[in-house]
Amino acid sequence: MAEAAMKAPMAEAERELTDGFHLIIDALKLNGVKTIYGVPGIPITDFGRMAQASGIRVLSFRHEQNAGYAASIAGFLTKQPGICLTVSAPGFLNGLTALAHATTNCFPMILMSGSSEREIVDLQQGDYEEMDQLAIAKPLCKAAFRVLHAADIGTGLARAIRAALSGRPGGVYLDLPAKLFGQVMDAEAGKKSLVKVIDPAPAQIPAPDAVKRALDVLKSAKKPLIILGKGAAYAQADADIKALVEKTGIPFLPMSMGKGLLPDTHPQCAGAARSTVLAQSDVVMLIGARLNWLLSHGKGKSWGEPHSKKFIQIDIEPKEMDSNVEIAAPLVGDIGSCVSALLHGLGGHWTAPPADWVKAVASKRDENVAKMAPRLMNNNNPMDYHGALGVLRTIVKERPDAILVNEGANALDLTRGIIDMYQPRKRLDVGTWGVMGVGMGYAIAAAIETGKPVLAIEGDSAFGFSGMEIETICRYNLPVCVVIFNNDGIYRGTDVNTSNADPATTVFVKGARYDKMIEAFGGVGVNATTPDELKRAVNAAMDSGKPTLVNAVLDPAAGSESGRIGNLNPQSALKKK
Ligand code: OXT
Ligand code: ADP
Ligand code: MG
Repeated sequence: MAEAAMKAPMAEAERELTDGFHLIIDALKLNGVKTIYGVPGIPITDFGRMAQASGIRVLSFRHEQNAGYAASIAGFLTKQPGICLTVSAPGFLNGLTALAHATTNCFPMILMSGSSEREIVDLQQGDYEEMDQLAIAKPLCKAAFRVLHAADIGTGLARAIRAALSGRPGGVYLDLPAKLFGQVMDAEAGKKSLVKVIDPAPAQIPAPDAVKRALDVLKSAKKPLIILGKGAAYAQADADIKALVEKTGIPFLPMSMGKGLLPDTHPQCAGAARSTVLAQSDVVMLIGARLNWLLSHGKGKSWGEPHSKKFIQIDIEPKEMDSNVEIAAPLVGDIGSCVSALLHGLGGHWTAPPADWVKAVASKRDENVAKMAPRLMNNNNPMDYHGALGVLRTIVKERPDAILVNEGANALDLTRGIIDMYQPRKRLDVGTWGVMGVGMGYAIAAAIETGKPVLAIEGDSAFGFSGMEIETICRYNLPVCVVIFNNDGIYRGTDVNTSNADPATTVFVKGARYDKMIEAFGGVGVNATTPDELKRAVNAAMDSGKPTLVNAVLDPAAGSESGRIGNLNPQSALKKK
């Protein structure tokens, strides 16, 4: 008896054991995770170290929100969930905006946060960073899971990956209580408990009837239009999308992050004739684009109402159909399968759209492009947006595989219109929420995930939301060139407060030198006051790959309130009296 009791602990010690730390790492690696974006601290510091030692790339940020945006865009770029790792309560909350952003934009992402002791949290006894994180995350993401036992880590991660990737992609929260990391179990049993996720985003083949209906509606069109959204870019069905557009001969309008699926310079591109095609088309085929605010909800003056039009919508989410207006031909499935079914259904003899429509679109586009051209060549000092963007446009043309990150108001809207894109998934911007703060996180993830040079065009306000991450860019020596369009403020730097000595709400320190910030971390800082100086600095940065920040000094009066969306500012009925 005594002998047996002596033997038991020995057997325990001889058994090979594993723990939560290792099981999470093994589960991530088994599922191909190569990169984690996060901020260390209790209870995940050691986990980060161990993940790094195991060969996963663990990038430490200065703020979780930026790590979260990095993970979200990594999801968009790779079709794999981007992983963000944070500490409990405040770190978790800092990551939550990005998780909600990922969900809103249909990007696959997993926010993994350490959390405090369940027993204390649930009794609200005041634990270190106490918060019921699972409950808070739930309404802001596609799915939320908590793992309490080491043996469930494999299943927990598998569920998170499937939830992020299947159907309409989105953000998933995975709660990892501190105790889980240290839990020990038999190594063999632990290994067996891991799950390799097979085919998490299976092809969703559209119904043959739905394909026929869509083709019939398209055939009936006299003035057809194809709109390519960021869902089409995400789908990575580039060759078939190009073939569909070119075989049908239908003009296409890219949404902001759909730009480059076919080059903006393509003869069928209607980007520079936007108002015309929205108002005058009679049949519109949406491919991975929602009829939300960015498309004026598919109705009203910009859609040429009172004339009605017919919509064909390709989307993986059946509930998206009829969200704003009637969809005459819903085509539910994944974009790759739907587009390939349409191509198949076109057969060999598709009749091109009426020539007068195609010509009308092309001539409106050429007219707008010609109107813009001289403005892009101006050498004004101080610079305006057009002068600065004229040179950046050429730089992107010469490097079509570089990634363009873009945020701001005027800095966003004018860049979108002026800089042509040539390849898919090269333009990354504020997305569905028009959110400021994505800039540096996106730039970092774009450089890490693609290995390509990154040009980030930032309004001075927009940059401020993630500006501290230029230290991260320098620390990892990433090929990122940040250009700040510095017009001394939000929209403009000329507002005046007449009531007291405080500056107006939209203005910043005049003549700020953002270029000095990057010098503090060993990067290259340049102050550019003319398009020529800007061109030289950005070319040098893109060629050298050195972390660079160019303070592009713009006329503080350049820019308009809210850029192209000033109409969304509420107006008082009283004011109009
Ligand atoms: O056909 P028409 O005639 O209509 O012409 C169109 C095209 O055909 C034509 N076009 C071209 N012409 C010639 N050549 C070419 N190549 C060409 N291409 C196009 O040009 C026109 C316009 O085309 P576009 O742009 O396609 O069409 P339009 O009508 O603009 O499209 C409508 C939209 C809605 C689709 C489009 O405007 C769009 O995508 N907009 C997105 C807007 C957006 O999301 N904005 C960001 C939010 S604004 C605001 O909220 C800001 N905040 C508040 C805040 C936010 N957002 N987030 C957080 C976390 N906190 C606070 C703040 C703080 S912006 C902001 C900071 C701003 O200051 P900054 O210093 O950063 O920036 P600056 O303004 O630079 O100072
Ligand atoms: P944009 O802002 O460019 O107009 P949205 O974000 O509004 O684009 O729309 C993207 C749409 O694409 C979403 O409705 C989403 O469900 C859909 N989507 C995303 N991935 C796929 C896919 N692989 N197949 C089909 N639809 C997809
Ligand atoms: Mg500004």
